[in-house]
Amino acid sequence: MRKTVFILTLLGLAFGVAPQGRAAGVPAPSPTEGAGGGAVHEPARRPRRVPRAVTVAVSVTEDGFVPSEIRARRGRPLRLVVTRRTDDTCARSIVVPEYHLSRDLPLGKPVSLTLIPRKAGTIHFACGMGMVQGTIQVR
Ligand SMILES: [Cu+2]
Repeated sequence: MRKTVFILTLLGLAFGVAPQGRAAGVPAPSPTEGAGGGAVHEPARRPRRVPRAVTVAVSVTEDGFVPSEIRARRGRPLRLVVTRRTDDTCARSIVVPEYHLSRDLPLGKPVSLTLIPRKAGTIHFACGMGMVQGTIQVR
């Protein structure tokens, strides 16, 4: 009985898998191809694996953004949770121009923004007027 199953498995490998293997080099006709071009190519664009985000808490005080220098890794999502803790500042919003990010900072309310640093170097962030500043150092 067990032998029969084994032989059937071998037959399956020989006659079931081999034709597929031969066809692998040839582009298989896809039912979705042509209909929705974007959907067909989407998986190739997506990164294979996005690492978990690193969260950094940032306060806005009379001293500005604290910390004003944040370290990050290229390709690793960085989540800033920014809380404005004073009314005595012009920094009532935060903008990251290079990443087209902008958030209002209501007093005492944590506001999060996430970006994935694309390359090593410095990413600048600032208040809406660009007076209070900080940097993200990416390596
Ligand atoms: Cu400002």
